[in-house]
Amino acid sequence: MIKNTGIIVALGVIVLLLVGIYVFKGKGNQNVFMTTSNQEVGENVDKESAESDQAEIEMVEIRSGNYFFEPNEITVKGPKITIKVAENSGIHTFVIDELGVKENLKSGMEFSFEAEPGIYTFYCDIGNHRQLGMEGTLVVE
Ligand SMILES: [Cu+2]
Repeated sequence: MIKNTGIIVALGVIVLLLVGIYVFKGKGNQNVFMTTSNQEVGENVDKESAESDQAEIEMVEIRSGNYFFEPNEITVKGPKITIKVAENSGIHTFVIDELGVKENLKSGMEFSFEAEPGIYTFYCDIGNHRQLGMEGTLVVE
């Protein structure tokens, strides 16, 4: 009986050890999982902030001529905005009164300015070009 009791105690100890190892491993795996998911979240945040950094400088191509801007509705992300004049024919300007922007347009030129989010009207201030259609809307997001 003493031998049998010893075997039962030994088996009990082994069972307890196995349960202990199982619980320990389970917790260990949970920790590994949580750590991994935290790292994934961190990487996603890094990617998003990198994308928003790139979006801070946005270039838009326009064309201008008698008597139009193409496109005449522009949506960009601020605060720094760069306009590239892909093509201009005739003598025209790009004016935004609220921002103090006034540029004499030439094919291939680029100009930049900063703007808070909002809706701005741009136009050409030469002669009656604005009335003839050289007017548009700039939406800064
Ligand atoms: Cu004009």
